Formats: sequence, C-alpha cells, structure tokens
Amino acid sequence: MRIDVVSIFPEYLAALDLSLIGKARRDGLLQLNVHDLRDFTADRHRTVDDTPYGGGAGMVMKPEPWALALESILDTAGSAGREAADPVPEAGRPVLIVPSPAGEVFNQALAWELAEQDHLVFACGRYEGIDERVLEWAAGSFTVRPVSLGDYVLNGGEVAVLAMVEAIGRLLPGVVGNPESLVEESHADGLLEYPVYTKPSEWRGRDVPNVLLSGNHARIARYRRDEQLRRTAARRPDLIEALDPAALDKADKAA
Ligand code: 6GU
Repeated sequence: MRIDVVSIFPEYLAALDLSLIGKARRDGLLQLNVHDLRDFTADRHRTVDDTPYGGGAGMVMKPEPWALALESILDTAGSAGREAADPVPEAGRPVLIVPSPAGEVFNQALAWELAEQDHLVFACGRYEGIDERVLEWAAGSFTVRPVSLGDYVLNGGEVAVLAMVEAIGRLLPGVVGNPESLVEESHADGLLEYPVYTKPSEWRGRDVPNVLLSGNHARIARYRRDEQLRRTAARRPDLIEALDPAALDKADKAA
C-alpha cells in the first residue's frame, strides 16, 4: 500500500518510523511519504492560511497550495499506461482522507475498508479547516472522505492521522506476525476484549480468576465470552444495541 500525508507539521509524522509501522515501511509492505504543504506555496512567507469569508474566528487554509500538493502526488501515483487526460475509474482512485471533527466516525470496519485500498492520501488541516472548494475539486480525481476520530476537537489532523495509519497499517498482510490476533481483538466481533492476566498467579493479595488455571478450554472460552458481554454492557451499551442477534449464542442470551 502507498500512503501520502500532507501537513504543515511533517515532523509530527516522524512517529511512523517506529515500532510495527516503521518495520512495515522498512520491509516494503507500506510506502509512506510525508509532504510539507508549505513547499507548495509561492510567496516569501510561505502562506497557507487566510481570513474566512463571512467573518468569524480563526483562519482557513488557502486552496491553491492544497491543489498543487495533491496534483504533485497524483503525478507520481499509479497511473501506469494511463494518459493524463483519461478519466480514472471510481474504484481505482486514490482515497483522500480529510481528518475533521465534521467527518464520519473512524472505526474498525472503516480501517478494514481502507486497508484494502492501493493508495491513501491524508490531508491534514489546521486552523478552522481547508477551503471547501478543495474537497469539491479533489472529488474529480480522488474518493474524498472526511473522517473524524470521535466527538472532541483536536488542533489539527496530524494526531488523527497517526491513529488512523496505525489502525490501517497493522491490518496489511504481513504487518502483524500472527494474523489470528487480528481476529480475536476488541471490536472484531463487535464486543470489547476480555480481561487478561499473567504471572504471578497471586500478586499483592489478588488472585488470577481460578478458571484460567483450570486447563478446561471450554470453561475458559465461556468465562471469557461472559466477561466480554459484561464489560461491553457496562462500558459501551451502544455496542450491545448494535449487535446482530444472530451473533449471540444460547448462553449469551441467558446471561
Ligand atoms: Cl480527525 N481532526 C480534528 N482536527 N479534530 C478531531 C478529529 C479529527 N477527530 C476528532 N477530533
């Protein structure tokens, strides 16, 4: 997969050199390019923002640097054998993800969907956001998706991109050593994960639940499933409401 990130703070994205995602890059599973939006300005001050039409607080990102940055990415994108004037079929277009508290909410299902794409481009806005015409214009060559991490406000898209690239990157084939861990984890089955314990079996007066020491795999699986349901009902009742009744077994329903 190829990922491009455009930001006025490219240093923010340095964390993507670390850990699992950094290794995926070095292994060639993920090609990640970070671009400085100011490299696409033409004035002495490298200006990327201006005051909003209609008034109001804060500044808005100017459209032209964004268009030049996105065009330079398209120029180097997988258009092998295609003439520049040819329309790009919808399915083969890069996806332009615009982090914004006004976007659709990012979740595990969207992470899986984006992990199946060939090319993602993240446009990190700052201030009050990017001139809306950039998104309209970009829809001619990208599938444009404004995406939010949740109902709170960050100062810019960079931290959201770190979260999304990590969530997406770990789903790429070969990135996580044991793919089984992707199937068992939180949200894969619509429930939160069960609690986990390691040695020692008694620690500061607290015992590991006895069933986990029993060696009885059926009882352990039942205990874990019950804990998932209990936790999810307590912390995320919205997830219980959203469960497909067919996903519940007989013992679940009794609980
Ligand atoms: Cl994706 N961007 C910004 N600026 N704020 C957010 C967000 C994204 N998600 C939640 N708050």
